[in-house]
Amino acid sequence: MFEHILWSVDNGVARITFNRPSVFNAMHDPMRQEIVAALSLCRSEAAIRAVYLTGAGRAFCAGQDLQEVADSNGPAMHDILASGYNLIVRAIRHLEKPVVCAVNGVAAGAGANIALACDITVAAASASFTQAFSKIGLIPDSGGTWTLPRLVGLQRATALMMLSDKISAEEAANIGLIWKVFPDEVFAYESLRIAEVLAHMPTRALGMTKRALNRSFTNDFNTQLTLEDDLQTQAGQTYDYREGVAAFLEKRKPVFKGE
Ligand code: T3D
Repeated sequence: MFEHILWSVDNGVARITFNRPSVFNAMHDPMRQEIVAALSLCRSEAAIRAVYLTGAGRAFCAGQDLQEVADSNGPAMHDILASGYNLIVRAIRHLEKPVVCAVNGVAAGAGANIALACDITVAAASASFTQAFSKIGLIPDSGGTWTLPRLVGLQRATALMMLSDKISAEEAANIGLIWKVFPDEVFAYESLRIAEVLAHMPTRALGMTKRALNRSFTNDFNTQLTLEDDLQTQAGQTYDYREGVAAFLEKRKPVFKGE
């Protein structure tokens, strides 16, 4: 079905694995288009209730494939962003299902910022992050100039972007760039478990939580309270809300359907 990514759906989780390990999963146009198509399937398939994003081999993703841009017949810069990275990070942020990113190795440039656009980003202890863009004369893209200062504050974001230092997974967790670090030996199991747990939770409430969080950066407090009222009214009409309350009162485990 896809050539440059691996794709599978199991137990409510869609797994997308960047799969160009010989170039550290650097992205060229065909790969970007496959990721966009996979994320579109994640949106349209009701059986998919969480997404798990990771990389094959030693790296998570080295960002833009620099061979592609060195080629004089390669795509124009604007197209790489407008028809590639921007579509990917928009699809992640607008997907009303949780996206877990499992950073298994180095995440550089657009690869780092795609990881940071996800809802819950975890990393293996041996993984690392570098903005990388400044080292080749570019500015951070894939939403990085928006996401990074919100995650770690202006000073840290500026230093990370201007210096492009490679930071460890542990440091990334310490400064709030990512959620957690797992030892390499248990990383694959523990990171996938997060997605599996989320896939069995009330999907619509999680999706609306994401919508409220997306809006919180631009809304003022009163507008956000009105949005919460509106979304909570919708959440209160779901099957999963009725199930959650009934299960609590009956002292049993809830069985959520994502409806
Ligand atoms: O037009 C535009 O460019 C717009 C879009 C911009 C978006 C961006 O993402 S810009 C940023 C692009 N990415 C980079 O600049 C990162 C370049 N790579 C690195 O700095 C390093 O490779 C890493 C820090 C990621 C990893 O370092 P290290 O020492 O662990 O591995 P390595 O030996 O450098 O790389 C391993 C292989 O992957 C190597 O191939 P080889 O020599 O074994 O055949 C290397 O050439 C290849 N590789 C790594 N990154 C890229 C790549 N090949 C193509 N493109 C890459 N980005």
